[in-house]
Amino acid sequence: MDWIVDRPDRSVVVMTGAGISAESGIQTFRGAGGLWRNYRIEEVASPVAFGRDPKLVWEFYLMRRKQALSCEPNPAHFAIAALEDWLESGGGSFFLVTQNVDGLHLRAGSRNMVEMHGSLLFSRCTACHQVFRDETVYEDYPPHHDCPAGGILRPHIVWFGESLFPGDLERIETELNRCELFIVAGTSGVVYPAAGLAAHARAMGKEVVCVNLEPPANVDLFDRYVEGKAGEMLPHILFPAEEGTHDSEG
Ligand code: BJW
Repeated sequence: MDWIVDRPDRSVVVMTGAGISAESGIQTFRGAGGLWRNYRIEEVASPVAFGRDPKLVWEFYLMRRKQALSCEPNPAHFAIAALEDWLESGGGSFFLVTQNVDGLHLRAGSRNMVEMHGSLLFSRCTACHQVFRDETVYEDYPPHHDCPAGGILRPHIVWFGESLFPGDLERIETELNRCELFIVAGTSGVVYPAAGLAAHARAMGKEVVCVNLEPPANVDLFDRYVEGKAGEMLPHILFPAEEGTHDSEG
């Protein structure tokens, strides 16, 4: 078998996108059945949209928060979490960058990771900027924050036109610089800066591998492209482990 990660002493960075959570029942953004078929991005996922109609934006994110809380990690999330354990105990290193905001990688057990576009399960005060875990499915929204500045809350999400959270891009680039292998899975490769990371890794001579249901926009950059559903493929091609040890919780 031609494993993607062949030895446990390798240093690996994995980046995931919405396709990883598709088999958990979470809608992707683009393509057939994607969220952007029913919502206009500029009306729900930008700071301008929030300034214009915070109620509409919260309605969209509360629907998604509820969906994320009701879904479970799938074999792709568990395979990635198991890879981290395997590398950690084998002298290698692991870092996960996810564009996903559903919290499923954390629930599957991934630890050394960054949620580069934020999380549906956190909110932030627009006035005092406090960030906190928030699983409330509000009935009255936009929700107010109980702080002296009296701000309203917003989803702790990186919207179009916003920069990543301070330090995140630097941390991702540091991890990429020191890895040997960069694996990208379940992303269309159109949203920056995430979409630029494969080119960055390749320019530094790293091995770059992609697992996706269909060729992403930047497919030509990869040394190896594996086509298929992440939840079906990853448990069997990601790394050598005894069958069944990394395809479900525990
Ligand atoms: C399966 C599968 C299965 C299905 N198994 N696979 C440089 C050039 C051009 C533009 C820009 C640039 N730099 C910045 C920009 C602007 C903008 C941008 O990239 N625009 C492009 C669309 C052109 N970027 C930004 O604004 C970013 N900010 C930034 O760069 O700040 C500095 C700056 C600002 C302004 C100007 C210049 C610099 C912020 C981006 C924030 C993205 N936020 C979103 C929405 C918020 C989160 C939310 O509401 O949930 O994050 S957009 C949305 O797309 C979401 C995702 O994380 C992101 C990526 O989508 P993803 O994960 O790839 O999903 P899909 O649906 O596109 O693809 C799924 C894939 O899975 C498909 O290929 C399927 O085939 C596959 N699949 N099932 C395996 N079972």
